[in-house]
Amino acid sequence: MSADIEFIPVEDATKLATGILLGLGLSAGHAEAIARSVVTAQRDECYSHGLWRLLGFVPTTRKGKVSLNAVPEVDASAPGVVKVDARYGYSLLAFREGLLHLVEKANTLGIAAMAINNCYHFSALWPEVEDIASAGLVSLVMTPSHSWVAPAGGKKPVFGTNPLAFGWPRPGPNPFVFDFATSAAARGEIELHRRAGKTIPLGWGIDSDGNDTTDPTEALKGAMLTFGGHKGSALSAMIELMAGPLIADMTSAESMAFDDGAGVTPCHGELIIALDPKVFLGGAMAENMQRAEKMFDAITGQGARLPSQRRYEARARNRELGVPVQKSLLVELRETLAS
Ligand code: NDP
Ligand code: PYC
Repeated sequence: MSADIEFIPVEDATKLATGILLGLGLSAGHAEAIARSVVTAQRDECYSHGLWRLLGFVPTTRKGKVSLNAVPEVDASAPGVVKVDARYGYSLLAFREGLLHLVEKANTLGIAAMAINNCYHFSALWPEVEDIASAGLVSLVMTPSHSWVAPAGGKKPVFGTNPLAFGWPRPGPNPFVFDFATSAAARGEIELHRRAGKTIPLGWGIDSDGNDTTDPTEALKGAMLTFGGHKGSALSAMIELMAGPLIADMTSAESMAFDDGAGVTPCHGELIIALDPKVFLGGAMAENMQRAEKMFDAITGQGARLPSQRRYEARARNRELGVPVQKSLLVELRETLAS
């Protein structure tokens, strides 16, 4: 383990995060929901959406665009659809407020969707699919961001980094989960490379003239690239449509225009789809879920790993050790808390 890392108890990390957020004027509900997300990400060693994100809250909250005390408005009147208007606050509290309605509808109908509208969104999606999996449901979650990513074959940004997450409940505490940006890497990962003075791999971005670059600053100014060429590009377009026009919210390009140069966290919608295997399978549930387990065994049985396995291993390790935080980041966070 690097000498640059300090381990702090989850309670201390949560207190630090909550203290910073309350100090910036966020309401208790938002501060708790955000602190849980960034501390969980840091604990699981998903650093691009961990405690580092708190530093970005300082300029974002001072721009006056985000509502710091927005009370999400839940409309659960349609049979299979929950609509949550985040009212220009952060997305995480809106997700928490709508979740029980989503689960209840999926339990009744077999499938239900939740649209979160008008939310500022900065977080990883896997904590949300894990929450849904812990209710025994399969889920798909997606959201746009800001138009930073060029479509395959083009050089000008159109798409957001548009993450897609999937969760499948399994026996035991760890569901099958994947969660990835449809860009070659999350923008947060490129920003972390820039902070660390590291180059980025070829294929992550191009400079403003459309040339390949390994310089994170140039890629952030130019355009990011999709993962898997045309395949990531098509998935990214799907996310723009499903979590944009389909739910009457902004595409990444519209969200960027709405930002109007402020440079704050993207504001847009999020779509969450939940399916209840019990309703699909009835009495054949155990047998079919067991068939899924056979597929997982066929993957791990040959030495390949499941997505989230690294994360679950980090979680298990850090249960003993605490939350790993880069010492320089800890100094910055403590200064932010004190300021
Ligand atoms: P990664 O490329 O780091 O990981 C993507 C997924 O692939 C993870 O589930 C990971 O599991 C899995 N994985 C990685 N390597 C392997 C492997 N060798 N075999 C099997 N599975 C593997 O993620 P990204 O950089 O694309 O995204 C990081 C985060 O950024 C996500 O949580 C995403 O939600 C977030 N994000 C949020 C945005 C927003 O607008 N809110 C925008 C873009 C991204 P493991 O973790 O175990 O390695
Ligand atoms: O890392 O790409 C990213 C990102 C965008 C919005 C939040 N995270």
